[in-house]
Amino acid sequence: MGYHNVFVGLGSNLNDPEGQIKLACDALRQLANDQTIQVSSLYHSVAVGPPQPDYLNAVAHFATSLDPLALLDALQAIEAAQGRVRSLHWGPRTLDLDILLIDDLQLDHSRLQVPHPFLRQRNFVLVPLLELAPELRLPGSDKVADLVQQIGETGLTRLSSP
Ligand code: A4P
Ligand code: MG
Repeated sequence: MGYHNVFVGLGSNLNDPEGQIKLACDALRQLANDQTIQVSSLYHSVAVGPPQPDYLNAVAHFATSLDPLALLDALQAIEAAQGRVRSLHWGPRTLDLDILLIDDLQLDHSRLQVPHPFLRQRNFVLVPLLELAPELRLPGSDKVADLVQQIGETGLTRLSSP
């Protein structure tokens, strides 16, 4: 059976963010082939959007046999299990799991856009992505390293590995 090579962004700014991200990594391992994932360092990052606590962010990389919409369902189930309540758009959350990249796919489905629509604007996603995959290119487009050069690392602090 075929599998997909995926990058998932993790973010939390409520209820013990470090604990939330560790728990989410355990859950992501259950979705991965051989229960193996690579996780970037944790990053402390100033919140983008309405005033709210700073975030912890990280990126995970793994291979999965789930198709893209099944992966989205699985990620939303993990968010729900960790007490995510959707209220304010771009507001505080116990756990946000965003699909950043799936192979070289470009999807524009009503439930799922890939690459993630804000990927290029967010250093808290691009910098951990670069850490995991220094040579990575977005589908048919820029190198992540070049995007990081352009956007800079303002508001972002690298912490230890989760
Ligand atoms: N959806 C479409 N494409 C995707 C994708 N690639 N991955 C749909 C995941 N979901 C995708 O998401 C809304 C809908 O997007 C989903 O139902 C899915 O079908 P949501 O998480 O329920 O809604 P939201 O939180 O209002 O929007 P979103 O886009 O997740 O928020 P963001 O853009 O992730 O912003 N600041 C810092 N420093 N760090 C952060 O992590 N995060 C946010 C949340 C704001 N500020 C932040 C951070
Ligand atoms: Mg989200």
